[in-house]
Amino acid sequence: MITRKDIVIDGHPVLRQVAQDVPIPLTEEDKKTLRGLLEYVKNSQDEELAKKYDLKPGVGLAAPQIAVSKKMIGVHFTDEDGKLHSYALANPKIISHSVDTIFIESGEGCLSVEKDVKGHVPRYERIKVQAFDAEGKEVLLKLRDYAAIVLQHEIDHLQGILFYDRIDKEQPFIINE
Ligand code: UDB
Ligand code: ZN
Repeated sequence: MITRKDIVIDGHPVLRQVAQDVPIPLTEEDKKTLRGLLEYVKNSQDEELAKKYDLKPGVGLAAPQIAVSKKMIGVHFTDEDGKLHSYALANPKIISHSVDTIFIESGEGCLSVEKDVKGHVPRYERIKVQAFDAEGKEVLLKLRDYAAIVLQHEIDHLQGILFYDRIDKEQPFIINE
């Protein structure tokens, strides 16, 4: 079971590596890792389990954050319309996106970043993601708004990108054209 102590913190080189594609169908070991990522985010949102196992609550977790440099992510949250987004994805890829960008007004954080970096993190407002589930079945997702932001944040981890890389250094609160 993944707990807080398995999550690596900014400064660990694995967070800056480009993660490896996962062979499909997944090996038993990769399946275990993938299910573990989703299990972590789910459990972390259960107050009792989070307390019992010392889990920092989060909405998504990427394999590099547990020092596994492979393209896998777990995401679990309810969006602003009450729709549950619960995914365990291997090799997720943004296959198309809007021109329009958005950002979370209050900025982003990260389970792997302890410092508080303020500023707007521009993200595509709408994305289409192609991926595989734990069973090796192809998954196509059409996402917008907060769901699109979460997936882009997690997919960035697979490229070695952290949210603050996308903040404009001169004008952190710039509103893009
Ligand atoms: C998070 N949580 O889990 F707007 F219901 C963040 C942390 C770093 C603050 C724990 C979060 O954004 N929760 C949230 C935000 C809302 C509404 C709501 C819950 N992550 C996951 C992470 O670090 N993955 O690698 C960071 C988020 C920043 C933007 C998307 C993911
Ligand atoms: Zn993160």
